[in-house]
Amino acid sequence: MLNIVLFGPPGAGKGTQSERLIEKYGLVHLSTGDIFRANIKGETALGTLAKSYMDQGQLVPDSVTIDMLRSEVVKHESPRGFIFDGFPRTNAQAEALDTFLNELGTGISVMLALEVEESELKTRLLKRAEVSGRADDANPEVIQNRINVYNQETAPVKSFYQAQNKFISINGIGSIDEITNRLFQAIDSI
Ligand code: B4P
Repeated sequence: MLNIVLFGPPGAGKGTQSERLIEKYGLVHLSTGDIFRANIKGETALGTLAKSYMDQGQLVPDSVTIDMLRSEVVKHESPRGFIFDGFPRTNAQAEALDTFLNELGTGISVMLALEVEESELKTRLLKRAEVSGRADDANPEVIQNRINVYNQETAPVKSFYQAQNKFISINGIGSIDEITNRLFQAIDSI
């Protein structure tokens, strides 16, 4: 199986590039952000809980996120592989994912980390706010908080995959097509 962690700060292009990767490699796309937003729209208990964190730019608690992700993975019988988009975001999530995939007889093939500087992230998210209707995109203070949380809690997850020799850094600045090609090259090299 080809199991990819697509990693990067908020607004780095994870969701955008995931669409291209699933098409080319026939993978199942699991975006924890999308799953939370679907629950918010459906007014489920999970959605209500997730919204209280997401609107502040905070991470949804690990226990909730890990259980949710696990239940999504097992829904798919004999997939070619998964793109984990926005997961793991903490070391605890990364450890849980390894344990869980090991139980299924598989593991992470590679982490592809989109690198984009902070000023560009803010520009992209504020631009998306004009069309997304996402409360977490519209408020500069919430965006700053998301970036701070990324730097403090999520960026350290890189080391987890570096230690396993599964880390590839990708320049996330450029046109969407250019970045897609960088990702294709990286995947085809593993
Ligand atoms: P996510 O939904 O993952 O949102 P995101 O980090 O903003 O990235 P997204 O994938 O949507 O944006 P993209 O970079 O593609 O998370 C939202 C929230 O959910 C989190 O803050 C957290 O509260 C919660 N959450 C999710 N997962 C969690 C977890 N595992 N644990 C705990 N909490 C969790 O694109 C951004 C914009 O840039 C788009 O408008 C796009 O068009 C544009 N863009 C993309 N590529 C570009 C390029 N090359 N040039 C110019 N613009 C570009």
